Amino acid sequence: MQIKKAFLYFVSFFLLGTLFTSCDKEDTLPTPYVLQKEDVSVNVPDGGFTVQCNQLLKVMVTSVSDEGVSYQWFIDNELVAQTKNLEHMFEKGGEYDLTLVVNQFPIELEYDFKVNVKFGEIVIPPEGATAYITKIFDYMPAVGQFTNKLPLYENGDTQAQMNEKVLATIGNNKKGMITLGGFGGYVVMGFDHTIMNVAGKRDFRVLGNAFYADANPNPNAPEGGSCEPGVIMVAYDANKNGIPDDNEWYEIAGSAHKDPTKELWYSMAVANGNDVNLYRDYEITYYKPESEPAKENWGTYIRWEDNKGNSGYKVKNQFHNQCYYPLWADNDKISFKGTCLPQNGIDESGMDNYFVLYKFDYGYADNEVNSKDDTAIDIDWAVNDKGQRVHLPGVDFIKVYTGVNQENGWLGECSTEIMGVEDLHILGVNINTRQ
Ligand SMILES: [Ca+2]
Ligand SMILES: [Ca+2]
Ligand SMILES: [Ca+2]
Repeated sequence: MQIKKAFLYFVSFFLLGTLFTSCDKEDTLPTPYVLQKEDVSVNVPDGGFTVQCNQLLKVMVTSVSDEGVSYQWFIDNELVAQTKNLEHMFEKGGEYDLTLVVNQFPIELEYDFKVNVKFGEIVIPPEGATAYITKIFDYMPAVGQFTNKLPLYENGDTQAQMNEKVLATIGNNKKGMITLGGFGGYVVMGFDHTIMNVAGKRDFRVLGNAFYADANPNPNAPEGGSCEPGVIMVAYDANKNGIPDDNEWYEIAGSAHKDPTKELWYSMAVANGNDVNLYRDYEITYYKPESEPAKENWGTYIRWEDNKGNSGYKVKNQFHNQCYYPLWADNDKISFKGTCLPQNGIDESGMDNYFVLYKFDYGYADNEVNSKDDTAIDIDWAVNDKGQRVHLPGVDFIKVYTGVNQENGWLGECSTEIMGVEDLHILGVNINTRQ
């Protein structure tokens, strides 16, 4: 159908056109002039479109004719404007597909571009900046055997009071310990300056309590013990309002984000029946228990469901008697979202008495012994939702959430613990990045 109509247009245009062959093209446009692909042009700068986050990208279009012509702009296949020229502000860094569709019924012309959205500023910390956490914006652990204990919840404590307790525990180089509980539990931390992203260097370290097993019954195993990886997110305060806005967050892509099958223990975990998938859109909901159960019901203590069709119970154990559900949370159920990492825990005794939680290669919190280089993070590992590196100039806020959903027998759930954050540049610690 469309081809036939286009042909009729062409024939009528040709007949009209022949009447004006002796005149200039500008003067002789018949109505309607049928656009050819080369009749529309866009001012693409050398090197393509580059724009800073939160600043306007302006794209000018010139066309031989606008007669009966409509314009549509798409970014990553989503319609964003129906104007001839485009003005658009990008809120997130990364590379985007920009498409202009020019319609002159029944003709449709398409022009494709790339836009690179960057952060332009350079960050220099002020004199006297402290290397450690100075603010806690939010803290909500998931269900866990240390939840309500690290830090201690006392009857009536509010969210603000719990945040204060976390700051008093892990802020300002106190090096106490807080738990994030099972999958998804998180803490959001801030600083008195922007942590610089120095090119080619790691920039900060998240302190946890990971350690290696000293008597793994499996003699040929890679490093592991109590490695309970937390996924790290970072935010640059691009709009300078002093708070982490939802669109300012990027995730640090650690080793399993790149390729979980390269973890040294991967085949062991497969053989053990672990779920070794990495889910980028994982979501879990925990249901508050109505009361603390009698011992015979510890195995069905706190019900959970995820968005992959799995469900189960977080169990209570003999070592921790308090409620495992965060008691200052408003609702009787609580949901967490994020990237779920492969299950890294294996019972190496085969008798439920020696669980080893294996170490991911790099890029997570509470996954490596604090003194080692691979607790340190390069801000350049931050990626957007499409997995593209975004090269932030620095980081004002760091969020960590527990990255594995796994129960490990008497050891309990895999739960990330945090003891602090260190700005390596302020401390004068020099660690090269790694690929
Ligand atoms: Ca860096
Ligand atoms: Ca902000
Ligand atoms: Ca831990």
